[in-house]
Amino acid sequence: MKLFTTSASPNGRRVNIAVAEKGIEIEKQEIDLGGAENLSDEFKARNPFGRVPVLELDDGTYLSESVAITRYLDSLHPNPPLFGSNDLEQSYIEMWNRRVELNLLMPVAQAFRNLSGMFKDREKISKEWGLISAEVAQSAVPLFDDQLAKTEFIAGDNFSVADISLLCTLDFARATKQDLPFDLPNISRWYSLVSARPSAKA
Ligand SMILES: N[C@@H](CCC(=O)N[C@@H](CS)C(=O)NCC(=O)O)C(=O)O
Repeated sequence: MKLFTTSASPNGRRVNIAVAEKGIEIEKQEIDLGGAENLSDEFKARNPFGRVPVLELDDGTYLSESVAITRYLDSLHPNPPLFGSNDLEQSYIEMWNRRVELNLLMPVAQAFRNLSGMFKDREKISKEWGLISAEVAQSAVPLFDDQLAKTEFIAGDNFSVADISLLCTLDFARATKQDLPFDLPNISRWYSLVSARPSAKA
């Protein structure tokens, strides 16, 4: 297997953390997003959408989408389980992972893309959309804080893929100087807990 990724990107990091949680080694090739390496014909043969990460399997199959890649790694290496251990846990984790992705990761990514202009060479950008996205992200954070008042991790008693998504989103928002309420009490408690895991260094 070979992972084509940009480790500094939030989606690249999501898979890197999952790999670290599993304690496995996967050959990696870093892709230069700033230099548009992901838009080359060679890269688009791996993922026609031109996004990282992409996992190449030994039979030549390409898997993209960070959660799909993580799910595949989880099926090969079930411990520790990142997608739950029974039907209800699996659905609950999926629910929270989707909530993180749709209500926080996407708005944070859209705020970054539309306000920084980093990808203006490859897509239309709108400052207004960036500002709206920033507001959507800000208003979503307290809902995650409320959930973390009730549970140790975002989707229950165990660390899961939903925690990986939330951690990578918040760290990316912080690194790109987005004005989110990072210091809410339950988020702060959870952030210290998950950031202390060795995998968070990935
Ligand atoms: N839903 C995809 C999103 C992948 C994605 O947007 N990757 C970003 C990096 S975080 C990317 O490749 N951006 C390059 C570009 O837009 O040109 C996933 O979960 O993997």
